[in-house]
Amino acid sequence: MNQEHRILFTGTIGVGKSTAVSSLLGVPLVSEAVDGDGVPVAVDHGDVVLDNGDRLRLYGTPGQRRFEPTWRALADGAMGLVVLVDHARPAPLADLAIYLENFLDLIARTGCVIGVARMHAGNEPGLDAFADVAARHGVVCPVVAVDVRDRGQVLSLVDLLLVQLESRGG
Ligand SMILES: Nc1nc2c(ncn2[C@@H]2O[C@H](COP(=O)(O)OP(=O)(O)OP(=O)(O)O)[C@@H](O)[C@H]2O)c(=O)[nH]1
Ligand SMILES: [Mg+2]
Repeated sequence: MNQEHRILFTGTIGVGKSTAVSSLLGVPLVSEAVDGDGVPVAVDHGDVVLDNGDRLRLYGTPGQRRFEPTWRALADGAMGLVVLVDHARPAPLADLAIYLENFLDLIARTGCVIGVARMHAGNEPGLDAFADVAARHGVVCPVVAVDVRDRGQVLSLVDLLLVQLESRGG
């Protein structure tokens, strides 16, 4: 039977959450109102059916910290998390730590994949350093470089997540 996976994209402002979701959709985004402590905010949302017939329901968190209540509302319904890290920011390892800490419950309950955007060969910190930060938070998950504008790369990222969800029997 075909499955439905509700997947949440998170990460710092401008990292490429909206771009990643729209790359998967292949069309511009539809915004949907989600209640964050009584305040409706627009979140990225779209559905895509994979070649195998499974449906992905994609959501992106609003970037700004003042929307943290919205993050929790989105996390409650999610079945897996994609953390996007912007390698071009001043402290990408610290950024990753913040997002892992905010979503530890979701990660423990489902699964996680870390995509490092705007990273080029030889850039420091390397992918190992991001994996170390995750391990220090008790999170063992794939860490890959990704260009969110490339549908194939975003699909690969999501595949790494789906493999984990399947191995958990979800
Ligand atoms: N050059 C380059 N541009 C990138 C890369 N990743 C993302 N971008 C660009 O960065 C921008 C990201 O914008 P959004 O997708 O709106 O980012 P967002 O995370 O949704 O931002 P907020 O919703 O404001 O938090 C887009 O214009 C992307 O094309 C990358 O690896 N290289
Ligand atoms: Mg966005």
